[in-house]
Amino acid sequence: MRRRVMAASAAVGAVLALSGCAADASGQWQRWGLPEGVTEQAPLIGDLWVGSWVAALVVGVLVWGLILWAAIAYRKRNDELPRQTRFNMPIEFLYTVTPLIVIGVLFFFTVRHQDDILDESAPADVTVGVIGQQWSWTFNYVDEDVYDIGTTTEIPTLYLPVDQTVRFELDSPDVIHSFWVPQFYMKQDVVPGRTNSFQVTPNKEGTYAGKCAELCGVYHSRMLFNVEVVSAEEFEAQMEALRQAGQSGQIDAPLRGAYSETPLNEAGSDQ
Ligand SMILES: [Cu+2]
Repeated sequence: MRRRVMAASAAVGAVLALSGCAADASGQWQRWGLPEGVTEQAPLIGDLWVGSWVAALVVGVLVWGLILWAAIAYRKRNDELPRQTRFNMPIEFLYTVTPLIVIGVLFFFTVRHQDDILDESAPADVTVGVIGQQWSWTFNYVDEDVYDIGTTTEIPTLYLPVDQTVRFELDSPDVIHSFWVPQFYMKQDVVPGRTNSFQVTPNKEGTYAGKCAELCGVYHSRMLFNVEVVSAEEFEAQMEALRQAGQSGQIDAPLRGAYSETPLNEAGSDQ
């Protein structure tokens, strides 16, 4: 028995030490597993994430403690059936009211943060029309009147100017996708027949990965894109490059014919 307890605690210790080491290198340990946030809005979601973890841990420790205490204090000592308790009002009241309070607190903070995260009252500097199509992304730079279309074989890159508020307008011509840049701490569904939108202000230059977060068909896993957060000059240069490449105008979400380079067409099974 004692050997088993010692082995178990050694295993737990090893897991904690190893995960601590690996995560510490990137600072993820302090963010409770989140990658580094790169938008002005990211701390709002980060706080909610960390707060929820702390709350869950407090409840967890309390519950584990009570389980452990009950298991030890009321362990079987002889073959006599212990006194059976039913309808203990204080206990029933406690386990009805406590979860209500827990849910209420989580609900309050979620709604408050959600209102801030989805706030679109500030005018956006840049508007990007995002089309999620099976199985890639199209980016319409609305103000610049240029576009870029990705395919499953060529991952598109979304360019954004640093420290400027971007408004994303999400449309789909086929099925539900989900527009997700993990380091933005933000994800929103792309629904056919309905335009979803949100605003973020990227505040750190760099290259970030983006992906579809809603299982949308056979090549869902290839529905990737890159995000380049660059200086205003580099952003302008990229818009000019798209213009030079003949990619002026905007792609309309319902125009499925625009996406002729999907593997389905390559395989000839779309016809
Ligand atoms: Cu998708």
